[in-house]
Amino acid sequence: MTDTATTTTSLNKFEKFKAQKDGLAIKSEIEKFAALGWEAMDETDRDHRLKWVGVFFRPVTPGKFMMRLRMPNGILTSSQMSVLAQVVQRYGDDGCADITTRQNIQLRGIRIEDLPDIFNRFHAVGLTTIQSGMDNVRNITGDPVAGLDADELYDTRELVQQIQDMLTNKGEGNPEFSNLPRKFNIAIAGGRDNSVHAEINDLAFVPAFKEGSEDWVLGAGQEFSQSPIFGFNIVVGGFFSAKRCEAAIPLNAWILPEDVVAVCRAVLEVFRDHGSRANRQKSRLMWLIDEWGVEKFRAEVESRLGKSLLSAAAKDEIDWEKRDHIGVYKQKQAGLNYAGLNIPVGRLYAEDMFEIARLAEVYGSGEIRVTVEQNIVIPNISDSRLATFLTESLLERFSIDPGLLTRSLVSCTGAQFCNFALIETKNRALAMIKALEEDLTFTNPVRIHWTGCPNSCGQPQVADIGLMGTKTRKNGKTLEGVDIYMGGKVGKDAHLGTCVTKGIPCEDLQPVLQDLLIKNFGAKLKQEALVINS
Ligand code: SRM
Ligand code: SF4
Repeated sequence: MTDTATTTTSLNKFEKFKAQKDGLAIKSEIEKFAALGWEAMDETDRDHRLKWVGVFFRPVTPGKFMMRLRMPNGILTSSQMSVLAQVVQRYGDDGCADITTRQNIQLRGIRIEDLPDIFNRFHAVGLTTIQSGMDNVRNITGDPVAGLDADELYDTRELVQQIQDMLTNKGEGNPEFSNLPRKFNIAIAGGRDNSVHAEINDLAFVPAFKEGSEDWVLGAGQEFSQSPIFGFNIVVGGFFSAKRCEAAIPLNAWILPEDVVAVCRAVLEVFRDHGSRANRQKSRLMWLIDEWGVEKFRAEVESRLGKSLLSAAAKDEIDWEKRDHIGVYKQKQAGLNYAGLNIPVGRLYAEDMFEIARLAEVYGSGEIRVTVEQNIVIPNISDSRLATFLTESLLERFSIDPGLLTRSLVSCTGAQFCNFALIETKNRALAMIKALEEDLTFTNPVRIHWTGCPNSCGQPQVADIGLMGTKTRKNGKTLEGVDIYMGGKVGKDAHLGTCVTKGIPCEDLQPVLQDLLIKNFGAKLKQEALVINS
């Protein structure tokens, strides 16, 4: 099976339980588990295998599960949003949803006895949770304004859906790709601003034009073209983990859009068959690329693909700063607008979700999108409806013009629901931003990302200021603290930030952040601003 891990004895414990019973086998056992109840379930089924159908046991809130959807390109309909709202509504105070850093939605408070009904409801509106956790490909991200943005280079929606259909057998589950050595992230950028963070994905496609040449064939029957041809440069191996974080590196390959699905398949086959299954801390794709070198990896992908890859285009088209899509923007379709609403730390309750669905239906086309910044976009609002849309009371909470820190705040789940967390994140992040915005004035947004532990789900390495949860000591006591990351750059010339300060107790963080904001991001104390202006 693998170069690096072929013997059963060297397999890690996850590989052993996967070999005993495939994760997807769980799909046919949901009724049984619902009848049995979570306490009587086999622990491996409950804690691990259920993740193959997107159901996560939460040791922090036993019996109240989390469900992770798949949301290709972050797009859902108002009917789908209403179904998600109905599901969380039945759990009262336990029920809520989170928009995730992979342009996706997770539901909370789920009881196992309700799973058969929930899956039926999902099926009826075309929602799936399949293969969204454990050793599977995560939600595939695409440009959040695909098909709306006049400046886009490629509408990523169809390709993202095709990749998901290939990987999951149209949502039914696909055993070919349900036993990878580890998780795997795929993204396609369609615009000029790298809205998907291509650099932090195991496999990403970045827009690039290549000069036509008679040396390469476009396909049977297609005319050779002199003008530059649109395609994607491929980058591979980007990932974050507690042990190591790396930006993706070029594969030195350029492909046409119609080859994207086949390349995903080829790369995943190589990873599936050769990635390490011995040490789980060294199983992500980059470790295999390190071991082989990128040339050998590329050759292996070509062999699976059954054809050679062209070398990368000399430059890619990512030449804009990253947009956050908050606000109202003209679409490429005359007379239509999209509105980006800020959802503080991505947290939604049932009534919010019903309201978002209603707004999308009344003012737009019923479509809703979510972003990797944990916000939403409502597209297709006509010029004539826009003024009334802007008077909707939901926009007071989910603003189109929030404060310059609130606007870019991102936070992972943290201790409220995640047992890996070293600190509470979402509520603390909100309180901190409120206090800082009360004391300071800003001229530009500052992107602050919180993550509760070194797994880095909240991507502190891409932030202007990244805060990673840790435990720290003060006056002989162990306290919740953060390591501070800085220098993360997104969009054009994206690169990862690094840790600049370790172990700041959360209780001492506000003045530290205030100082960083003043010294590095041009923030001013409100008192000072008043003196200067008077
Ligand atoms: Fe993550 C594990 C939440 C994006 C790196 N992540 C987890 C678990 C499943 C751990 C657990 O079982 O409790 C968390 C579930 C907590 C909960 O109840 O919500 C969790 N990860 C999240 C989410 C919800 C954070 C958020 O608030 O948005 C994101 C869900 C995305 C999705 O829709 O699928 C999420 N996780 C990420 C990202 C960001 C990204 O993909 O851009 C990363 C870093 C990028 C990467 O993976 O390369 C990330 N999560 C991890 C890791 C470290 C992976 C590794 O190779 O070591 C773990 C731990 C693991 O897999 O062993 C992890
Ligand atoms: Fe949980 Fe850590 Fe991921 Fe936050 S970063 S969701 S605390 S695993």
